[in-house]
Amino acid sequence: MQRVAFKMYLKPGFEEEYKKRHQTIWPELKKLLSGTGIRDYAIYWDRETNILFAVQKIDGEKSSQEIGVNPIVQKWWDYMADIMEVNNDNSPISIPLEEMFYME
Ligand code: RM4
Repeated sequence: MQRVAFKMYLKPGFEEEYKKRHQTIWPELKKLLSGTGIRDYAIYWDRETNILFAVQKIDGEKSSQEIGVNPIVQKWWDYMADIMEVNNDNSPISIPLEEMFYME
């Protein structure tokens, strides 16, 4: 198991919409993430900077940000692109974060 963290960027003023969309996350995406070995996945919003901090554990080789070849993930990224800072392919700009401390 590996712990992974990264940050993404929310467009200003879309925090409620972001939260709402995630509260109704597509079952097929949830199933895909779990099936890929991604769990304990949480995303936090920093009100001051609009940065989204994501943490997750991965039992496989790939994080949620590395499975964009899957059409379900690409469709989700296309869906989310209007409220996030994204790359040319609509994948969210994701910056890996270095773990500085962890306590079981
Ligand atoms: C985020 C972003 C991530 C995805 C989660 C479910 O807004 O799109 O890539 O794994 O949603």
